[in-house]
Amino acid sequence: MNKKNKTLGEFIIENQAAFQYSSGELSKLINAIRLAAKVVNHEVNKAGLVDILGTAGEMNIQGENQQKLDVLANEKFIQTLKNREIVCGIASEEEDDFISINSNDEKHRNKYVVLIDPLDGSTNIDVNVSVGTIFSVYRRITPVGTPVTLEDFLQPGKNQVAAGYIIYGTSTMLVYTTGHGVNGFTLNPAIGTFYLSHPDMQFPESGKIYSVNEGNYIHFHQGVKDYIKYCQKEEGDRPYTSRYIGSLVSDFHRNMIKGGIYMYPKSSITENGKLRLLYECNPMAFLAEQANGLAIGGRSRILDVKPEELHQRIPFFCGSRKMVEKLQEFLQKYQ
Ligand code: AHM
Ligand code: MG
Repeated sequence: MNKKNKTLGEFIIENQAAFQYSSGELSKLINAIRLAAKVVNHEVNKAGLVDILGTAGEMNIQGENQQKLDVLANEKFIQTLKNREIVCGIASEEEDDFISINSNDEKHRNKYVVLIDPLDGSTNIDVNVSVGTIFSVYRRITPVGTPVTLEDFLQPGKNQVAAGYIIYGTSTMLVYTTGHGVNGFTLNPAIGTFYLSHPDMQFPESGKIYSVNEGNYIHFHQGVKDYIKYCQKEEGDRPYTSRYIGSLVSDFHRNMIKGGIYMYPKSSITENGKLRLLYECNPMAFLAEQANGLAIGGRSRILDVKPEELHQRIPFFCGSRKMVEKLQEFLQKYQ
């Protein structure tokens, strides 16, 4: 079959067969995420109608309560994963604490925990700009059949067994890895099916795009300031192009396809930057490394960081290998 005619469902089944001892649990989990993605996509597409049907906190014409989209996306993902009885725990950027899904029933003794940012970049919704969902999957550390603990969620990113994102853009895509490269699937909205459109995605070795909120420039560390000046200098293949959507998933996706670097540094006003290690940086770092890119948190590899709390923030630099290495040279000058 032509690779590009393959559906996500077919791809999942094929790849499960490739893991000889796989129980199929991870495949079912990816399937549940695929389903939730379609539901949230439907809601995101209706976002512009909120003005017609009512805003958050108001009743719409059907008498239903309108919800903010990030709250709704959170509920949809959690509900779908819970209903399918496919994970033992969920942590979400939208929830203060993790959720334990515990059952003594033998068939509910699942081994995976999911961490999720249900709608990243949600401030962009009001202005019709792409947003995304980010997910990350770990095998639990504590024994199967017992309630999950914080320890199951606070694992270094290198322990991830799967990670990915859904981008609600000009078309909707699901991009994910299970540690064997990165594949992207585009939703055909007419029939509700994801097709393999971007097999084996790879960051170009280098690129010409840098993505950072330059409004914060004055507050950045000197190493980052110098690197930005380097990007802007007329020399060799520079100056680079500046592109910043303010939606991590979209900035990452574009940079992976075209070649580029994304930066959210710490600053004199945000000690650890803005992005969350568990819900944003770890999954994106896993994808980046699987796509021949790099992701660092200042000094070292993001995937090696041992998390200390669920909502921990960390500086984040990620993208084409050579660009991240160059940035690292600048950062090291001031260490
Ligand atoms: P959110 O989780 O509250 O949506 O924030 C994360 C988003 C990222 O998608 C984006 O890259 C960044 O925040 C933009 O932040 P800023 O507006 O400070 O540049
Ligand atoms: Mg977020």
